[in-house]
Amino acid sequence: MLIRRRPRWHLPESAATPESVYFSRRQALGAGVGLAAGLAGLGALLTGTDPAGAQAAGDPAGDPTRDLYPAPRNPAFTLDHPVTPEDISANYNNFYEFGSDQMNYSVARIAAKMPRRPWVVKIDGLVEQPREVGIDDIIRAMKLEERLYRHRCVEAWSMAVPWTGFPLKDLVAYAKPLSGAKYVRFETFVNPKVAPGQNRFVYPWPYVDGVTMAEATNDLAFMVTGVYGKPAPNQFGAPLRLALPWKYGFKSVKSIVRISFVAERPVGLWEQVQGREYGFWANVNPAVPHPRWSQASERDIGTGERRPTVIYNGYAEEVAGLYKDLKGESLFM
Ligand SMILES: Nc1nc2c(c(=O)[nH]1)N[C@H]1C(S)=C(S)[C@@H](COP(=O)(O)O)O[C@H]1N2
Ligand SMILES: [Mo]
Repeated sequence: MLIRRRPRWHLPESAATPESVYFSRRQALGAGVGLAAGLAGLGALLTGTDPAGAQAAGDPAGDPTRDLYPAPRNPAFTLDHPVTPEDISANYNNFYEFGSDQMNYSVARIAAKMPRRPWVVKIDGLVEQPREVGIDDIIRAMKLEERLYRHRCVEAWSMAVPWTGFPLKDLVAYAKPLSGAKYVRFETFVNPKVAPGQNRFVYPWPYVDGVTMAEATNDLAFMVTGVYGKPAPNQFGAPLRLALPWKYGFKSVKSIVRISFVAERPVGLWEQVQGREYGFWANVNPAVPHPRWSQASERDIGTGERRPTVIYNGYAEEVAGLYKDLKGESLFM
């Protein structure tokens, strides 16, 4: 979230895959040649012929849930601009546990070494029965679907991604919260041996953030397990992350190990670091500038185009009602 030396969309021309390639792959999958396409991908992985090497290393070829992909696309979620090519979105990630140098594929490369299993998620706080559940048990208890979502980082870049996962409200139901639960708090793993960024004590690890129960049970709030029709590569926040497309990206906690139902509003990592710039609500609004830059427009990391930012990142119809009775709150930072 600091100042970038070089904009992330400054990728060589050769690194950009035209959207048509992605879409024709989807059509091929739809036509029933998914197995062939999948095997071709695996071959590229094994022989190291994937042009984006860092992406191949992070590719979860051995993920125990890969039989669940690709999941059916939910047609309710559409885009008005193209999906960001995977080799761009997968190689420029905000994931401070793996460093703050998003360029040179370094976050993806370092994250690729993170062990994906065993992965246990603690569900605790104000729930009927606190418990620890293996990630595969959670994923297999849910119905996976694909959704095309816009993603808007507070740093004024954006992308559009085909996430696979399940609605957060299904996980809330699974967790059986008590009536005193007012917020859901999400926590990322801590393991400085795997995540060198966690040796930087300027950040109060673990990465934490949260939402209200009303936000958590809104249909848009999504738990991500996969992306681009397969289990998510580590740098996207495997094996479980949030996607809250109407909020700035820092609310979408990655690589979650703990989900707590609490009475008090959680204080996120960025709010702890710089509360005057990053607050609890963090809803996207072009009219409310970040203290150090405008939020009026955004740079699409796929096409390089600049386009106007839209209130609630284009999801006002779904979520504006959540905020109509809130007075005196900084809803947009
Ligand atoms: N644990 C953790 N989660 C995180 C972050 C992080 O540094 N650590 N960065 C956030 C920010 S600022 C953004 S924009 C998104 C980036 O997601 P992406 O890498 O899939 O684009 O992840 C969010 N979740
Ligand atoms: Mo971000």
